[in-house]
Formats: sequence, C-alpha cells, structure tokens
Amino acid sequence: MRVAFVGLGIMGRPMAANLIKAGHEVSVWNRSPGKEVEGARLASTPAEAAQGAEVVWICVSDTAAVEQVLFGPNGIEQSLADGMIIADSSTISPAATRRFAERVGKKGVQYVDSPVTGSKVGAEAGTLLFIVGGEEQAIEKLKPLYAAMGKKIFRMGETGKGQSAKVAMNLQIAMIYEGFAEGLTLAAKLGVDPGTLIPLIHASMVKSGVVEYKSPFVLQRDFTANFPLRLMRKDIGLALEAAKEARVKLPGIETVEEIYEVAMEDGHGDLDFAATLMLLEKWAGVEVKTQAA
Ligand code: NA7
Repeated sequence: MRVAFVGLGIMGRPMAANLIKAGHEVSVWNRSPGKEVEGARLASTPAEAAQGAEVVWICVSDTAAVEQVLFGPNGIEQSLADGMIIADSSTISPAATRRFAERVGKKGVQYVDSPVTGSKVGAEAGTLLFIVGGEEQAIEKLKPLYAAMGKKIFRMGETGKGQSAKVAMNLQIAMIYEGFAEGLTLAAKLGVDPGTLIPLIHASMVKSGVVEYKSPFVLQRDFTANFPLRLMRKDIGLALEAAKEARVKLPGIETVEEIYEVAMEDGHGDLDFAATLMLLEKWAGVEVKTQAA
C-alpha cells in the first residue's frame, strides 16, 4: 500500500521502518530535520508526504501536534482525497479525535484512531497492540499495516473510542507503577533489598505486566526513556480531562499527576516514567538499589 507516515519519534520511526520491511511504499515527514527512515521517500511537508497516499499514518506527541500536522500550514488536509484513510497512533484527546474525524470526513476521508501500547520495545519488534476506534470496513483495509507493526488489534467501537480506551489504560499503567515505586521505596527505607523483594512480587498476586516490564530497568537504575515521563504526564492529563467532561471523579490519578508535575520540575521529563521513583527516593532520603550483583 502507499502509506504516508508523519512523525518519526521514539515510536513512529520504528513503526515506519516495519511498514517498509513489509513491502509497503512509504513516504515520511518529521518536523525537525535529520530523522529519516531507510527506504522511505522523505517529504518536506505533511501535505507532500500525504500526496497520493492511500493511508496517512500519524504518530506525534499530543493533540495540538496532531491538529498541526492535519490542519496547520502545509498540513495533510491539503492532500486529502476521497477514499483515503487517516490512522492516528498518537495518544490524544478522544473529543478532539471526533472533531478531527468529522472535519476530514467532509472530504470522504475515514479516520481510525489507532493508539498503541507496547512502548519502544514493541514498536521496534513489531509487536504493538493497537487500540482502535473506527468503521469496521476501514479497519479491515488497514489490517496489513497493523500486521506489519503489531501483533493484535482491539476494536473499542467507533472513532474516538480507541483513544478513550487508551487513556483509561495508561491511567492504570501510571497507577500500577506508582504503587510498585512506593512499595519499593518503603521497603528500601525499612532495609529490604529490592533484589529480594521483586522475586516475591513476581511470585504473588502483586505481580503484573507493568512490574515485570519495569523491574529489570529499575534494578539496573536505567531510566532512559522507553516511554518518556512527559508523555505519561500528558496521558494522565488526558484521562483527567475526559473524566471532567464525563463528570467522573478520579482521586488516585489526581494525586499521581502531582508527582509527575514535581518530577517534571526536577528535570526528569525526558527520562522514562519509571523515573518518578527518583522523586519518592528524594522525599524518603533513600535509594532503591540492590546489593546483589
Ligand atoms: P516522541 O519520541 O516525543 O516523538 C514525538 C514526535 O512528534 C516527533 O516526531 C516530534 O517531532 C513530533 N511533534 C511534536 N510536536 C509536533 C508538532 N507541533 N508538529 C509536528 N510534529 C510534532 O514521542 P513518541 O514517539 O514516544 O510518542 C508518540 C505518540 O505515541 C505520543 O502521543 C505517545 O503518547 C504515544 P520532532 O522530532 O520533535 O520535531
């Protein structure tokens, strides 16, 4: 298929590379120069990337960035054509997604929100999970592309519901990790080695995919970004915004949001969200560090 890929960040770049590997004809665009994908045609604007494409895939930071690449100067809108499909793998506002879909829909373009879960590792390995909102028939057409970049798709309903489900998912990831980090911090302060505690966690009902994924990084104190803290903070904001619109009270994540704000102020925004642990450590005056080699 002819695919335009807009946004070559931590996630977008390996996703576009996997489309090429699967034999698709790919044009790419990124806001800052210097990011390219081997085998792809490099476009100078989003409009140029989208020219003649059957599918335009977006993966940029946030709601404002998606709006910009779609409707800003030299935006994708200029190249919309009847029958085209836009798939958005950014995690953004569900309400804005519905607005964007309505606007492109007037030109005969379908919009399938396709946020992902699986972080950088999943993007590189082509094992992402896609959380999808849109018309069945459009999703059907996108299946070879999902297959090239991921291992499974979950359709949540019509356009916007992929994003709604995604923000609910990331709320849980942030809270599960926070529980893990607080448990480690308290245990460390009480003199329990995390290298001893973590096997207990894995053997008990406390175990979780989040803990399993993050614990090796925490034990090695490797906080380089798989999923940057600043983006998890954005997703917490999206969950709270959606909750406010729906008149839902979420006291736990409201508190976690404050921790992310202080962690950002401490300069940890570009580290992995696992680095929220460092703030708890600072407050506790302890470092979660294993004595085991
Ligand atoms: P990154 O690595 O921070 O990459 C973000 C990308 O978005 C990167 O290509 C940015 O371009 C691009 N971006 C950001 N703002 C804009 C605007 N205003 N216009 C155009 N392009 C923009 O994020 P990830 O790849 O980890 O994540 C992407 C999404 O997936 C995000 O929603 C996550 O929550 C899930 P740059 O290179 O900085 O010029």
